[in-house]
Amino acid sequence: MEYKHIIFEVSEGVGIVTMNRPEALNALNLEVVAELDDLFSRIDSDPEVKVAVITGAGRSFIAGADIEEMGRLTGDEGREMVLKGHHLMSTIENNRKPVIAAINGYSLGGGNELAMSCDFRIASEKAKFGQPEVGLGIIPGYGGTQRLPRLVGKGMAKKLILCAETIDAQEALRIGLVDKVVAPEELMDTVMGLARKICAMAPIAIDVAKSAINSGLQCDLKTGLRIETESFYRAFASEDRVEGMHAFVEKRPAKFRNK
Ligand code: CO8
Repeated sequence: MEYKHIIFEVSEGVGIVTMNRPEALNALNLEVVAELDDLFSRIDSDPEVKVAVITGAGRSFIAGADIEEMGRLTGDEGREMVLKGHHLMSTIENNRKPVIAAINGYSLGGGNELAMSCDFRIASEKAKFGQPEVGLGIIPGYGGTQRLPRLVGKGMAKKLILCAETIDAQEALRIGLVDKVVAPEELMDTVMGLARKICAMAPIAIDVAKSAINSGLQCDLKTGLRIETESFYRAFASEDRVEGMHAFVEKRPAKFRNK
């Protein structure tokens, strides 16, 4: 698939996805949702990519779903759009590669929902966050009613969604919506530093650990511990486990398989 609204480059194992509709503050229209879904499916199986980063060109990360486009849809088409959005968010959330959101500016509506599907959220001091949907007569439809309360708690999620409140990066950090806030000029260096740290680890262990955490959060502790046992076994049975432990004993850096 050719990408019209996103740029993709790979640098030393890190796949960098740049939202590139700055004229619309990187709003998510149906075309870009399809492009992102295609790209994140590719990233999932691309041996060259160990970690993915998503950021926005210009002054916005993603200012939500494209309101102009949504305004032209019928109710049924709106439902279809929600399902497509859910598919994309799940392709990101369940991706075998960790995904870091480098939030450079507006993270609103569907944009904030996309950020919440990522494994890490690092924000610039200039970033702004919110779920403004109720002011448009809709509700968050790309997972926000579900992922936001799981991330920041029921009360705070209701405050953000029902009051359509926009908050700054420091407040987002305080409530646990983002993991770190840095100066705008330090954003990409910080994100790349985190990405490289993960790149140095055993890919199978990263994949299995991420999936165990995500799956375990959907169920009770007993079931979660069963998931951990099976996940642990997958990592323990791998060549990377043998290499990682031999490298430690031999006091040398481990050479993990690139997949
Ligand atoms: N959709 C389409 N265009 C947008 C969007 C958007 N979400 N956001 C900004 N733009 C466009 C503006 O229309 C403007 O275009 P133009 O230059 O042609 O007039 C350009 O981007 C620049 O924007 P502004 O001039 O408004 O810039 P400001 O700095 O004055 O304001 C804001 C920046 C505050 C971010 C403002 O643009 C804004 O409020 N944008 C809308 C934010 C919003 O409400 N987002 C939520 C959308 S709803 C949603 O995401 C639902 C997700 C689930 C979908 C379910 C599917 C059915």
